[in-house]
Amino acid sequence: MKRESSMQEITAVASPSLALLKYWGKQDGGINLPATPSIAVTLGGLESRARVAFAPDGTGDLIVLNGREQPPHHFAPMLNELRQLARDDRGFVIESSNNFPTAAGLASSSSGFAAVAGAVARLLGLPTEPEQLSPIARIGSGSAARAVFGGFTLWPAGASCATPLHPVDFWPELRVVVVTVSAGAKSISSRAAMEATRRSSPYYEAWVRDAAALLEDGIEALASRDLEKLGVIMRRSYMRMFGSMLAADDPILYWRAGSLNALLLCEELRGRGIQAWETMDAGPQVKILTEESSVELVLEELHAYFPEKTPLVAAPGPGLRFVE
Ligand code: 2P0
Repeated sequence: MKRESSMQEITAVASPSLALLKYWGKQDGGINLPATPSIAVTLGGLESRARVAFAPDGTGDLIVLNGREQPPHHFAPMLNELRQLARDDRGFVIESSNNFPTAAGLASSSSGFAAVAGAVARLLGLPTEPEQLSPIARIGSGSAARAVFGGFTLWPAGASCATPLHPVDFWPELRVVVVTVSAGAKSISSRAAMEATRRSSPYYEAWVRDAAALLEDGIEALASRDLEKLGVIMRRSYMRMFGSMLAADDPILYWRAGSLNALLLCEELRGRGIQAWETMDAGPQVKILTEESSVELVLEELHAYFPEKTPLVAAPGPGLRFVE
């Protein structure tokens, strides 16, 4: 549905935030305040692009994602926060698109909300530094608090915003091989799944306690760019997150047969001395952390299991940026 909008237009681009240690569960007392601390890397080459303008007078927000109009309620809390900060009650026309699968467990909401937050803030004349945008983007989607930054980020438990840990060029050899096991949208949104885990999983409290205990070692392993050490901690984080989900009532199962095949392949590669450390999020996709020198080999081995797939290879990427 096309609507005329005012002339001024802003375009912003952001890349998804892949959690190495996971945010899963919300605290009370605010919107999307994390129950667990997370650390993450922003993935270069995968992009959400948001183009925004003011809506015609007297009309509300129109949000179009990948060509499809979205119900405005999901965006309303973040857009209302921006309107309030700017003391401007105009609506927005927002068109956003991703160059990678949407709502499939590739953190498209992190980059999507980061890009929209940035573009709307600039349109309203608000500050657009990542530090200032992080708590606003968080209101749209928790992980967007991290995606406004490039490189490596930390989002402490209960914090209203993420903070940068290391810049984009901190670990130039690091690569993330993304295996899109299934590109369809996920069966249950991460928001609903998080809430169901909190409400019904007998393992939820253990997950939250344990996630806090993993943090220091995770930060240390990342600081020393020790992929093996980081991989072991990453694996604890994602496996324990899924453990808490599997115990929910009804159980939450994002994995598919292909996910398990990719996990087993990583295990086999490590047995042969190749650093290939996987992680997964709210979807069936598998993201494999490795080093540049091993990428070719990892891709070759993956080809045997997934001959019809072409995995994406990402390096640490930049944070929110504007297209002039
Ligand atoms: C993360 N995920 O740390 C975790 C790990 C998925 C698994 O953040 O409800 O879209 O919008 O705050 O950020 C995905 O959930 O959830 C997510 P909301 P979000 O990246």
